Amino acid sequence: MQIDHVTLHSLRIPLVAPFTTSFSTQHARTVVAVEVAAMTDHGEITGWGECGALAEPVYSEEYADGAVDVIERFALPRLARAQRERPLTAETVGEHLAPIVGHRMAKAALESAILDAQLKASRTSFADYLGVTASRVASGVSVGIQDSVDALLEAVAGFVDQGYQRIKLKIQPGWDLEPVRAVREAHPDVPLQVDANAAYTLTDSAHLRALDDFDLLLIEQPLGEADMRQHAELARVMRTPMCLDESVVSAQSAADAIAWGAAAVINIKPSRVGGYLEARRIHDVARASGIAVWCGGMLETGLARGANAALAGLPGFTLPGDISASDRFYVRDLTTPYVLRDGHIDVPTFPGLCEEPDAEAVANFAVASTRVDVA
Ligand code: NPG
Repeated sequence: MQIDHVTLHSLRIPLVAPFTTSFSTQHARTVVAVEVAAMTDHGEITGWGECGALAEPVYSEEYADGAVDVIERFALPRLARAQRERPLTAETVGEHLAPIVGHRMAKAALESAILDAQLKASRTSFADYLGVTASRVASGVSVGIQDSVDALLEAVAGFVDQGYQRIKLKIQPGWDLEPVRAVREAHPDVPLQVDANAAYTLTDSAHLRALDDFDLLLIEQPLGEADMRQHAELARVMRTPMCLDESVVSAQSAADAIAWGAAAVINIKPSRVGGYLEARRIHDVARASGIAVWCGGMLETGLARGANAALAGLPGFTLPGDISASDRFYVRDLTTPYVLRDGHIDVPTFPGLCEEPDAEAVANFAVASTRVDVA
């Protein structure tokens, strides 16, 4: 394909309730939606991709306005040069952008939009592209830090009633053993896991070990992004399986984490690792090593939620993902909302990665928009 132009839509979409993690409280999701207008063998096609970066660089070093900048000033000029040589394919985007260090969420958004256009042009669903035959995936939900244990118990009971297949509790120093114990006592059989978003250090080992009493599926990213060796040390003294999120940014770092014993489980977030193609490679590396994976989330809108569900249909995704229904986060999504049915989310069958977003919703939530000519 030949990209003609790209529009970067900066959106701010209110959340149904504030979402608190160890690093921030979000009241709205800032999303950069990438709209690629391209000429393909099948005519003019528009593809869409979503950037996982938050408004501030608090989950990783990326942030939404930075992603717009890097896409506009550095990524698109490279793709423009590349497509003067030969037609662009989604599979070569990663190579063209490799000289740009980091900025994986920005790259992922662009690759997703191009892959969406490519698959729409060939009338292929993302599931078919991946070779996924599952028609639905188990849905888990992530529960933020609450003001009180009572409020947490109420929130968890609501999600359990809705049918979510697994509950993930956000933890941080001062909000860990007591809330986790309370949820475990109230729901002795619910599949339960915790996520610290890098809020602890290795000196907290003895404290974290007390979580072993609660029959957790896993503990996710207790230590810093760069603390691969420390995670391996912590894993040796805990019975709860160690899961990495922030630390795994590529298939290479996944292989390192596995080799060093730093990860018994890996959270694969397509945006964090530079896109769905690298996400699939991480799945393949983990599966070959007998390491379970599950699909993480960045509060995706309908531009990426269905693609996450398709990815999670690959056979190595043996644990429920953070792929909840759209109404977990949004009153109004950008596309047809994803719904929970019997604790599952359907794997989409439409061509491409996502439905075309509702133009009115995009206009409603837009705070800025940048058009970049690429031809
Ligand atoms: O369901 O999309 C979702 C949210 C899952 O908890 C979730 N994401 O660190 O995994 C995480 C976490 C997160 C929350 C990341 C807020 C970034 C911001």
